[in-house]
Amino acid sequence: MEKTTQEVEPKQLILQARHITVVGHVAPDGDVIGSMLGFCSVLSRLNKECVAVLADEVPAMFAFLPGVERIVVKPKKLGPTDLIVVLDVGDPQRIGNLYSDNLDLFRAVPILNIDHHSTNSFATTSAIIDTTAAASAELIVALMHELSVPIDAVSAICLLAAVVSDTQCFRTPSTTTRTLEIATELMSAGASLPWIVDCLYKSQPFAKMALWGHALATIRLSRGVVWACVTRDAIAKSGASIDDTDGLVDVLAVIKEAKVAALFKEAPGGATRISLRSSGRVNVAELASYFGGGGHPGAAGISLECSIDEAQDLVIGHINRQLPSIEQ
Ligand SMILES: [Mn+2]
Repeated sequence: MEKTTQEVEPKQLILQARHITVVGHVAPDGDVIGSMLGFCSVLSRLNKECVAVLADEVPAMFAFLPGVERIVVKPKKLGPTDLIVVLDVGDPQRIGNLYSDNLDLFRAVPILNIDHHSTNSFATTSAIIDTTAAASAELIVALMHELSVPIDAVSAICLLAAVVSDTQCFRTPSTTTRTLEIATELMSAGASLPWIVDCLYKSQPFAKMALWGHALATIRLSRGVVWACVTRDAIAKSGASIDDTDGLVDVLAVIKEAKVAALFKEAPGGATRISLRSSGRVNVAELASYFGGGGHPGAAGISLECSIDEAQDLVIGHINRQLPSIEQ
């Protein structure tokens, strides 16, 4: 899908507003956090009052991002605002209880949707949705150009970290010449690529690798699907947190036999979260949407209200049945 812009111009919505609330998705990743920070820096330079909010804590690995302490986590209620910007968010459920707890506000003020997910179904006042962008941060850079706001070093660091995270260091098929051009522009504006790569990838806590050890011991292969499990028990034993599973599914996806890689995680409250990755020939967003999940063709997620054992039976069974017909 090419870029779609609905009736109300995003630029006009932004310029007309004074107080802007930027909302990201649950289980925040590098793209949403970096894009929110970069965008808020743009807004403050346009003299807007800007608040960035998340329903979940910022994982410790992103603590190096300048301005990250200004993100408001788990607010009881969203404050008065003239415009809500939902960033890197495919549907209202992805912002968690921030949506359900503030329904009146979401109905009362204009909403601008900035996203690159192929499964975007968030009906909003205005939208910048470009599924050819490798990261939402690419859309923020384009918006900066449109608003004639020069890129400063602080937002360059946040936005480059976002691009590096969502492309796994420029390795995903979503990486384009435009991605590299934007990275060049951000480096020229003062962001150090080697420093960002060190911060993101060479600062792994011991507990995280201990957890990966437990998870990799559960690895299984069935007809092109490789999967592993992270139980609450393994998290407790290793002294890690559920955020420490970040990146693990990508390790499963490098296995030669894996057409699809899946990581099953026991979430608090008896639910199971599943991350899916494709070797490139299978659209995992389609597989995820069968279970009410979503994402990109190459990377998607599902959340099921059932035990990790039941979730494996359901999801692996479904993929095994589907694979022969959907493999390209
Ligand atoms: Mn993203």
